[in-house]
Amino acid sequence: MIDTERQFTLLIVDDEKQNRLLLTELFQDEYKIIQAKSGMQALERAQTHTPDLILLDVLMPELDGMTVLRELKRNDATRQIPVIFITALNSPSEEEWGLLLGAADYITKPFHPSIVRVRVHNHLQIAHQRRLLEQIAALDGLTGIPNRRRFDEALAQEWSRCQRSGQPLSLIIADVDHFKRYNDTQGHAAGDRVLQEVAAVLRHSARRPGDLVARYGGEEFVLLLPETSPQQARQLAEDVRQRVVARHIAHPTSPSAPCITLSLGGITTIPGGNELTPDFFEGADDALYQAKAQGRNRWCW
Ligand code: GH3
Ligand code: MG
Ligand code: MG
Ligand code: MG
Repeated sequence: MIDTERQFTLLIVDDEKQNRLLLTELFQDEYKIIQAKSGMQALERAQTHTPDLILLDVLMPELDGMTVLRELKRNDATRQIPVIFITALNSPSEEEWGLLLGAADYITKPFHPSIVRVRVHNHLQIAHQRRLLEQIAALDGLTGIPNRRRFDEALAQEWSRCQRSGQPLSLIIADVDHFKRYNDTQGHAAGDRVLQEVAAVLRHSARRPGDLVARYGGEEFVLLLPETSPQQARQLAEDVRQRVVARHIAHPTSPSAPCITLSLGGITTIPGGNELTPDFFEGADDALYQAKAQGRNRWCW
């Protein structure tokens, strides 16, 4: 799930063909190169290709490099891309201004190719490390699936998306039945393995693009299902329930079944014009409570 090794892409922006060629030659053996010959083209290519780093000329007709950088920083999709200015403007005040705008680095022409290469390499590494940390911070350490923080973000995003599209959004909360007793009798390490297995079952069940399975906390998991009707979501809840039972993980002290089971609570709504409020999550939580009260190893809606 975490990307480690891949080829980086550089966007080289300069209005002069000769400069673009020079930089392309310098980097083409190591990186994938995209070029732009104007500020407008740079913004468009940054948006469509999301390069890993941008080498940006400052003096260009129409849209200059400083304006391009400001625009890149305004846009969520491009804000994080490191930008290195390569420019003939070599006064300290111009360099200061470029760095204040958020450039990762500032290199003046004429440049030493080897220095440019090392600086680009270093900034690519820093950006890569930051992306890895962001990915790790969104995952649950025990099960490797997204954590509650990632779920909260996704819920807000999917709510807005379904608001725009007029599509239904479904949420299922799944909770392991009598898990405290399992831990108490089988040990905490065995409990951890159960959580890992349940996470694997959930991940294999909800696999449509856009589906998100996360560990909400403790022995509670959530399935966020955009553009999913109540019928489809109920079917998924039933699949999950059956798959966990089919694992036959013995739970000798459970009052409700001889093996590990899940109770699930679901809710479906069409966000429409409504703000996202705690009601949505609480609706699924209430349904989960009913599933527990009705005897566990079942889903309620
Ligand atoms: P119910 O059927 O009503 O859900 O009962 P329950 O025992 O599952 O619910 P309860 O909330 O009383 O207990 C949850 C247990 O989950 C308690 C806690 O020790 C255990 N637990 C939470 N997180 C972890 C974890 O990371 N590893 C392990 N092994 N156990 C955990
Ligand atoms: Mg120029
Ligand atoms: Mg619980
Ligand atoms: Mg439980």
